[in-house]
Amino acid sequence: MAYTYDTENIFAKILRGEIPNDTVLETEHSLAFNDIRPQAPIHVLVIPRGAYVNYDDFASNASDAEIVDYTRAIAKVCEMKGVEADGFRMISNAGEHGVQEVPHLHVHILGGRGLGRMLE
Ligand code: D5M
Repeated sequence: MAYTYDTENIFAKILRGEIPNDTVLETEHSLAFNDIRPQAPIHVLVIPRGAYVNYDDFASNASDAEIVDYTRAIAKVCEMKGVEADGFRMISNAGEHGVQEVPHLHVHILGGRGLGRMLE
């Protein structure tokens, strides 16, 4: 599978308002919504509104304003969901080895339970 930006990806459709989402936060350059297949009591996806396939694409090509907005949107969601006290996990899957399903940058915020050790 090629990981180039596909304007028909599901998150692009959400951004265009073509399919619904369970919105958590909207900012000028970012959108956060609940994951449709939650892996934890709190499972929110945060995406930039711009068409970036993964973090590398975003960090290399987004404007400073987009990067600041996105970074703060992630922090705001953590604050809104109250995960900072007990801890949480942020994941951004990229490409085939990362098992990225949707080719639009997204950070998963997971919390609300002990998540187990991922890396040894
Ligand atoms: O994960 C992609 C994530 O996107 C996966 O956890 C399911 C979620 N998903 C897929 N479609 C939707 C819609 N329509 N709303 C909310 N969440 C959705 P990845 O990191 O690409 O493997």
